Amino acid sequence: MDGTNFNGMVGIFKQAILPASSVLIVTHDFPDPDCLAAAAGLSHLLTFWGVDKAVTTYGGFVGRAENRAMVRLLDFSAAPFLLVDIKSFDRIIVVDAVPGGTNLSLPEGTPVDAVFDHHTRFPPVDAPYFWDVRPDIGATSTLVCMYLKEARCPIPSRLATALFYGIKTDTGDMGREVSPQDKECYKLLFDLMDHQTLARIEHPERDPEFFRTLHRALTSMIVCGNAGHVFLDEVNTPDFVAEMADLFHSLKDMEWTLCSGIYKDNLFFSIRCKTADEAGKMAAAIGKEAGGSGGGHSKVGAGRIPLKNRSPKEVRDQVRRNVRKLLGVASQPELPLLRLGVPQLPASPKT
Ligand SMILES: [Mn+2]
Repeated sequence: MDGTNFNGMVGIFKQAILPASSVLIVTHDFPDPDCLAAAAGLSHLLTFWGVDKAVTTYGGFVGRAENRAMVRLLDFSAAPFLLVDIKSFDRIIVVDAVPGGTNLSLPEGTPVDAVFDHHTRFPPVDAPYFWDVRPDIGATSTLVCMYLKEARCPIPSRLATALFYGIKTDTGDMGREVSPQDKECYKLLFDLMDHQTLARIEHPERDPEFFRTLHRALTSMIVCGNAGHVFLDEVNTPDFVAEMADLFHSLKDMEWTLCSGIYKDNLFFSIRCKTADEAGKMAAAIGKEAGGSGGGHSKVGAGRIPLKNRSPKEVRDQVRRNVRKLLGVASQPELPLLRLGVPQLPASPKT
């Protein structure tokens, strides 16, 4: 599907879902602002169309301080996936993911009715459900905003704030993979949203664990040529992995940044690149080689590797070796970040 055609899609989606009195909206596990906002937008549209009950659900939890502030300040509600009886819903919609992905708690083979996503992996061309997967669009929030616009559904300020933040975060402040639709929605939402609330979301209070994780990140980072690897060891939310990847990727002269951490017998990893357009491909290769999975966009990728009786350090080292090879820096020395650029002391004079 190309990124420009929305005419008619809303009608086809409406036909695929209605009539229904209850709809379950499933996002990927450990949700980010884009999928949370897209789910809220679809829920709003379904309510506008007369659906009695539209429930958002996901596996895992919201970890990042900004995202927790978003959920709290915008009053989002969601049901933990474990507590949801999927059979009790008339329809199921998957948002910001595709069925069968490892980042989705929905059991493989569960019949779904619609899918909205913007990732490049496996658009479900022959899928037996309504799908709108547009890899050329920067955020699923954009896709949902276009549907709301096309359906002439009013967007309240709280939802506009969420959708704006979803687009903002998924496009890196409109700095990567931006389509004309992303810009159009950004402008539309800018006039509808609550800017003070957004400022409070973007500058949240943080708990001490954030700073302990930051400390581990700082002391663990190894630089090898133009690539850096941060290892967080055990994290209390996989969100820290993406968050620290973003932060440490601002290091001067780094082309690639890999961050990994352990959560519940899985090594979660995030990868970033500055000029290359292969982060998603790299994440897929890293995941596959170590017995897990990965994917993403041109500048941002992520994945998950089950430890399967291996020690966290064993998997971390396997990933690190493989990444050095994939990035062509295997022959370069590894240096701790904290030793980078430290002036060498002159050798003490012989006495
Ligand atoms: Mn997204």
